[in-house]
Amino acid sequence: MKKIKLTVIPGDGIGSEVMPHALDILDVIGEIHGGLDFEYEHFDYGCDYYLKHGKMMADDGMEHLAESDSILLGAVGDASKVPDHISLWGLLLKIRQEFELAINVRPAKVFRGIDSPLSAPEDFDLVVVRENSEGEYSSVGGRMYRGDDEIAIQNNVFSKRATKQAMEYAFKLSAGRSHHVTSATKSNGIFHAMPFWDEVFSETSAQYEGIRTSQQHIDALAASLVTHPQRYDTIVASNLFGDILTDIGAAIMGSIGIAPSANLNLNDKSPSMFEPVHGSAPDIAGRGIANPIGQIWTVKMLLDHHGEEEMGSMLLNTMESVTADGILTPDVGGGASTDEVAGEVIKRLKR
Ligand code: GGG
Repeated sequence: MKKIKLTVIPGDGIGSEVMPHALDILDVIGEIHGGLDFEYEHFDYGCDYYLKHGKMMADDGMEHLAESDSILLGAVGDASKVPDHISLWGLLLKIRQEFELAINVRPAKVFRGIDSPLSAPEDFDLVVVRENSEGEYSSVGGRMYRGDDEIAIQNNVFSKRATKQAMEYAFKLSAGRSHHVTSATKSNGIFHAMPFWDEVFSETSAQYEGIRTSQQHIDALAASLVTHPQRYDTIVASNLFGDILTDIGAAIMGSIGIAPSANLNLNDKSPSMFEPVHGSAPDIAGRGIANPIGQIWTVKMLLDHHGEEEMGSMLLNTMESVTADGILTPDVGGGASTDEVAGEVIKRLKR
């Protein structure tokens, strides 16, 4: 029996509404597979934990997480309780950076039964590889003076190692797709980091014959992704640009509630982490209408990561059969609840 040990952090808002369904689905997948067993350890880290303990996670939290094979995360943040930069840096970004989860893979595609509000063609199938450990998400800098003289200085950090690693991952991924990598740059405006990014991209592309490349400034790329989404196959982007592009990718699909992501450690030193792209959505939390597809899709990515691609494909096909039959939450134009959509996925998996 193959055992996969998971740490589970539902987190804030709708995170705790969608996570139980992901775990139920993992259990069903384990039963169908017959030789796969998931063991869970649950952690209540998040903004409520912060209100009780003054921190987003326990002091020994990282040690516990390190003992697992992978981490499943729901959502982090509730600005009514904790300032967003404190909650994100105390949990989500802490895990990404301390475990060197330097690659963030975020797919987006037309999902059967879900209308793309931007009328993306059926063959829209994008993956964004986002450098996930540094770049614009840096705590280097500071604030000086008070009042009208106040200054904030924010330094971005781009190392050759992490930049090249993200680019190499994108090229390898693209080799199994449409052989086209687009680099998101802004070297006309960002004086040091982005010319460096472009140089590393040229150097990396020279190693991968047969893969076409394009480079686009982030502003033009964002606009073109909206107007011509089918032009893109694999995009490699810095931490911030990747975050923005993947929200656009999710919008092209029809809702940020659908989009998944995998935070990967390529050194096998620490567990990788799987989380939906969406946040805690306080506006709909507690109403039972959160879209569970994004979190369930993370289960597919987790299965793929652990070498269970067949199970992963079965899950994705089942999810799409549910949406294709119009069983949809309100964010994608339906009237079904979170429980109804997830329950239907489970029912069909068991058939
Ligand atoms: N699903 C995890 C979550 O809550 N993400 C919210 C967020 O703001 N993420 C920022 C990021 O991915 O960098």
